Amino acid sequence: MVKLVLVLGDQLTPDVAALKAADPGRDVVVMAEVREEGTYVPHHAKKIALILAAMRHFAEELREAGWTVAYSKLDDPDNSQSIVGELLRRAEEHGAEAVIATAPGEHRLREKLTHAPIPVEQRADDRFLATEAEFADWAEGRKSLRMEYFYREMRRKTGLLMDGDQPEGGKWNYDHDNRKPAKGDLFMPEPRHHQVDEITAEVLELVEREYPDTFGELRPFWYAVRRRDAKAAATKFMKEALPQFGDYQDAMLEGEKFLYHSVLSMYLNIGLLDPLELCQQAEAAYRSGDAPLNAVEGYIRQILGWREFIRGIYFLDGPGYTERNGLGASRTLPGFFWDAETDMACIRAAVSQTIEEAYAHHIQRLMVTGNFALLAGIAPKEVHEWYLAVYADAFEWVEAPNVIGMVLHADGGMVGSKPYAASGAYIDRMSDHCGGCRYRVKDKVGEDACPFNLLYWDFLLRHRERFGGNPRMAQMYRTWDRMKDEGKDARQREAARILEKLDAGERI
Ligand code: DLZ
Ligand code: SF4
Repeated sequence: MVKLVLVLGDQLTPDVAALKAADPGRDVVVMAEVREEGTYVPHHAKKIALILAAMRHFAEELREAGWTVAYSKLDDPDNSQSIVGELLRRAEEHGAEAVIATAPGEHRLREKLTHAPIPVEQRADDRFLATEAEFADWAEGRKSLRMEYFYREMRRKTGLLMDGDQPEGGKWNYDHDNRKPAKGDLFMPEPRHHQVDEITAEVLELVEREYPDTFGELRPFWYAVRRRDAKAAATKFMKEALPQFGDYQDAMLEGEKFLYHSVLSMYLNIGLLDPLELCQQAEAAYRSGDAPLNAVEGYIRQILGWREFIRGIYFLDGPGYTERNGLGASRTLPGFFWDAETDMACIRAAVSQTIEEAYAHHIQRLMVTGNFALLAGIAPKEVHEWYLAVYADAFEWVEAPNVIGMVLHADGGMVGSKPYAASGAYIDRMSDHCGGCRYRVKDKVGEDACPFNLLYWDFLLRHRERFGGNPRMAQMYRTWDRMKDEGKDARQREAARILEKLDAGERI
C-alpha cells in the first residue's frame, strides 16, 4: 500500500530518516509550501525565500533520483495552507492511509502530526551527531548539564581532533585564545554570493506577493539554495575565513557584517550541509597546516558541542521550554528590535544588518541585542519569537535554548550557570561601535551615559537574591557595596528613567 513521505522545509537531505524508510518505487513524497509555517512568527523575507527556493530545488533533486513528489506551491488554489491539511489532501489523491515523517524540529509540529487524523510515523531525525536518547542518557542523574563535558564525550565518540585518547594539542578548549577585537582589514572575506536562477526568481516574486508585510529585506538575495552551492560556500569559508575565525570570533566592527564567520548555519539547519562533514573539513584544514588549532577547535566546538548540546536540552525539557521565565521578566520588546530606530550604535548595527541579511553573528545576538533584552527584563517569549522570526537559521530546537536559556537565563540555569550580563565596557572592548555612538561608554551616570552601564546595575540589584551567592558574580556585588550612596542613587534613578522611556515607547 502506498505511503506518503513528508519532507519539511528544514529536512532537505537525501537520506533524511523518512526517505530512508520509504520506497521510491511505491511511495509519494509530500512537500508543501504553506501559510501556517510562514506565519507562526513574522519570518524574515530572506528566510522564507531560502526555505521555499531550497524546497523547490530539493524536489527537483528527488525527482531526478526517481521519487514521485507531490509538491504544493503556496499559491496553488487547492492548497489547504497547513502541513496536516496537505497530507490529508494528498492521501486522498493517492489512496494512501499512512505517512512516514522525520520528527520535526519543533514540539508544535510534532504534536500536530501526532494528532493528525491519519497515522503518522515520526522517525528520529538522525542528521545529528547525538541522538535525543543518547543525550537523555548522558543527562540522567547529573546535577547540572554543562556543554564542556558533553562536548568532550562527543570528541571521543567521533574521534574529531583527538590524539589517541587525548585532545589534540593537549587542551580540549582554546576559547581563551579566541577573544581578540578585530581591526578593519582590506582583505576581509565575504560569504559566497550565489546567482538567482529561474526557480529562485519565481520564489522571490511569490514571497513579495504573498508575504508583503513580513519582516526584513528580500533583495538582494544571495543565499545558496542548492546542496552543491552550499558546499561551495563551505569550501570558500574553510579556505578564506577559517584560519582567522578563532582569533576574531567574538569581535564586532561597524559596517562589517560577517567578519570571519562561516555564515553556513542557515544551510546546515535546513539540511543542505552535514554537520560531521563540516567538522571533518575543518579538521582537514588543521591537519594540512592551513588553519590553526584554536580556530578549528573553536569551529568544531560550535557544531559538535554547542549545537548538539542545546538540541539535547530542548527535547529533554519538553514543550514547556518556551514558556519558561525564570527571572520573571515582563517588559514588552522595544520597537527598535524591528526597525533599528535607536541611538545605541551597537544595537543599530546589529538590528540593521539583521533587517538586511537575516543574519547577525553569535556575539551580536548574545552580547548586544540579547544582553540588552536580559538587562532590560524583556519577556522571554517575546524575545524568543523575535529571534525565531528574524534569523534565517532559526528553528525552534536551536533558537529557543539559545535565547531562553543562554541569552536570557530564563530556564532556571539548564543551559548556563550564570547570566551573560555585561555593561558597555564589554561591547567597547570587542567592537568599534562606541566611538560613533550618541552615548558615552565611559560615562557611568548622566544624560550621556551608555544605557548598558545603567541597566547592568539595575539588573544585578533586581536579582541580588538569586545571584548574590554565585561565586562568579560576587565581585560585582562587592563593587556595588563599596560604591558611595550618591553613586548608587544616581545609577538607580537613571536606570529607572531609561526603563520609563522604554515603556513609553520613546527613543533611546
Ligand atoms: C520556516 C518554514 C517556512 C517559512 N515555510 C515552510 C513551508 O512552507 N513548508 C515547510 O514544510 N516548512 C516551512 N518552514 C519550516 C518549518 O516551519 C519547520 O520545518 C518547522 O518549524 C520544524 O522545524
Ligand atoms: Fe552600545 Fe553603549 Fe557603546 Fe553606545 S556606548 S555603542 S550603547 S555600548
